[in-house]
Amino acid sequence: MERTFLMIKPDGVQRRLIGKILQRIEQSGFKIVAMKFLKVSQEMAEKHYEMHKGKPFYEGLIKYITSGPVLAMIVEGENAIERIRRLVGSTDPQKAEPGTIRGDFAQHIGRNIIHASDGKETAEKEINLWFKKEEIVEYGMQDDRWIYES
Ligand code: IDP
Ligand code: MG
Repeated sequence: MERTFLMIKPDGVQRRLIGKILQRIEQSGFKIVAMKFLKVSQEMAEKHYEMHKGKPFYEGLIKYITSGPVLAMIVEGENAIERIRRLVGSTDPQKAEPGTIRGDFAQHIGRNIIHASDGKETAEKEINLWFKKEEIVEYGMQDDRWIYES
């Protein structure tokens, strides 16, 4: 089982897409193990997007992500990192396939409604940045044996 970090960005919240996005995550059998609704501080935004510092879109990105509340979560499942990235779709919604979250709900790269960790290292880093150990809930799902073969 793998864990990944996912965040519904301020535009996803403002456009009342939380329910629809969560449905897509839940329906294939992923399990949410941590969740928080918060307004992102400047400091947190800068840490989260540290790798983009200096890029032309950086300032706008920080403004965007701190502009309203976000829903941050940790999702668990088989190959969760790669599968959630595929569910989310390409960074640029213009290039995102129909059926993906960005492909179905967004138009512009600067308003792409959702974030997901892009690899093992990033997932671990982002999970640790956004959540304390005690905020992660360990539990089983009653339908686990119907979702996974063993
Ligand atoms: P990702 O979110 O798909 O991992 P990254 O390349 O890591 O994409 O970029 C982080 C975020 O920065 C994007 O999701 C998007 O919000 C924003 N971003 C990336 N490139 C551009 C751009 O060219 N213009 C405006 N915003 C951008
Ligand atoms: Mg990224």
